[in-house]
Amino acid sequence: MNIITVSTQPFNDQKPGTSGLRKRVPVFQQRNYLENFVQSIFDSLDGYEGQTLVVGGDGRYYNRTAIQVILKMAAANGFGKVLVGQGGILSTPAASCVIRKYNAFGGIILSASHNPGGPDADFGIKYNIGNGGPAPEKVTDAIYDRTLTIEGYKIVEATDLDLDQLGTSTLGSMTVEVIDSVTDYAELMQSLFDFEAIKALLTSNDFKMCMDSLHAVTGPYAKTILEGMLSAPVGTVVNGVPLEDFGGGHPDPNLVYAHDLVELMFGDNAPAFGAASDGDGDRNMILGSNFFVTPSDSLAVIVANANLVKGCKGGIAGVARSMPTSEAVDRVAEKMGIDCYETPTGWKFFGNLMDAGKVTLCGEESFGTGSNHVREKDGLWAVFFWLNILAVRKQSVEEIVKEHWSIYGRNYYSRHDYEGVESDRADKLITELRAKLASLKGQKFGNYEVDYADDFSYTDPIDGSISQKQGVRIGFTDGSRIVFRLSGTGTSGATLRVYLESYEPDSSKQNLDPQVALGELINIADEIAQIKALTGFDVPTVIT
Ligand code: VG1
Ligand code: CO
Repeated sequence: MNIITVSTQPFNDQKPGTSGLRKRVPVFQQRNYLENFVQSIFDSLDGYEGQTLVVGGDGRYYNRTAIQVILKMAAANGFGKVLVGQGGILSTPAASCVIRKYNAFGGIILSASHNPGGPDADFGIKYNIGNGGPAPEKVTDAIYDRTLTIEGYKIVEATDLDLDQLGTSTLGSMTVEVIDSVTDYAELMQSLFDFEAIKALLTSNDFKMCMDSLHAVTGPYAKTILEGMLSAPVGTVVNGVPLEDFGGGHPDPNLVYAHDLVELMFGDNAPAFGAASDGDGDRNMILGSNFFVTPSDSLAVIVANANLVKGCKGGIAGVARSMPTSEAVDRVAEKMGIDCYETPTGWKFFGNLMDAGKVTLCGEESFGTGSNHVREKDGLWAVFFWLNILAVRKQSVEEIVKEHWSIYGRNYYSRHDYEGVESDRADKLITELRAKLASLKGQKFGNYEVDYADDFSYTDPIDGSISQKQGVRIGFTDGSRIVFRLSGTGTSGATLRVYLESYEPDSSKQNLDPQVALGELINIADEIAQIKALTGFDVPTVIT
């Protein structure tokens, strides 16, 4: 088989963001655009010759086309073997699981996660290293540097492979094995949770659940595990067939985009438990009957109840959360006497802590929770964790969360997103905010006094690498916080995220609507950052 080198010219916009390179499909369809990025990944790696690469994606538009290109380029660049999910499907946590299980050199995951899919919507690509986790910044920086100087890429001349038939074939001197997308992941879940107890719960007459896969990648996983292995009634999983455009929706499991599930769970005769996951299967939303669990609370409850779950029987080494995530988990960690790490946004910062055995459970406010079973956040894992807790405690979701608040206090929490802000305006807002930071300490805003104001900087405790400018934090003397940062996953304009948090230890005051409880802080955020004036938006586009 012929290996050819195609000459190319650099693109100047291939800098990976919070989670890989995300662009509109037409951008990826430009001649050599995908190829340049893939070759830049390979050129930044050492010692992969003859090794195994894992490839799969969330099934969105362009997934199959991209995979064919990646297979031919992997063969031309000297990989020994590629494991690819059937039909090109691998959820992000399943890809992480497969990389680890088969000691692969790394993996390429095709996804733009919760962003919409389709010919005019979004596509994405990211590289995961041998521990199964997203490449750390030193690797993504090297990839980006390479994209700026690349002059050619290698590819074999071959016809497309059949991705739908399980089994092994060859491409040049490389082996391609099409693997079942679900099996390895399902086995891992079975090893972590008490499937018998969950099965008893799911088949009892007075328990109903709804899993909304939002036409995205978790459909086949949820059906096989929930409706198959765990005998939940057929129909428990809805929107369970991955579609290239996710049925035209945003595959984002939050109160805004998972509206059908929210309506069901807040309607009459609501099921006891509801859950949803995102495009690539790494996010989760947890709902009880008429009750929403914020992701930050979900992490705290999971940590507090970890002893009930087989996979955590060895104990919890420590926990971690991204900086904007609420401090609810910090309170649990403190009581348990374990370390709690605060990292920048994005899962790539948890990997080192997990590899070093310092962290067992971790999470982000953006509907992401996970453990050291893989090196990605894992939507269905969180669902099984909650089911396992429910099966053991035999209480409702609401009872469990409210009991948690009565013990640890409640961290009122909300995130306000301003999507599609003009980039210049968003940059100006952050620049002016940064300029103010030094003078904020000690200033009073209504009932609140600024305790500290800074731009979050993180030094990785394992390898000493430093990540600066990871979000502006303004802390108040009563423990409340406002955090501002710009999204690193969007594909057009800028998205401003404003994170608001306050702490309420008094049980009699824990039942307010968070927007009410945080009302004064919301106004202070606008006063300090001049959000309305500088963005031109009167209200956020999404509130979670
Ligand atoms: C967002 C979330 C972040 C998450 C990232 C990737 O990033 O805030 O917590 O890790 O998405 O998640 P940003 O930079 O837009 O705020 V996923 O499910 O899109 O892979
Ligand atoms: Co995702």
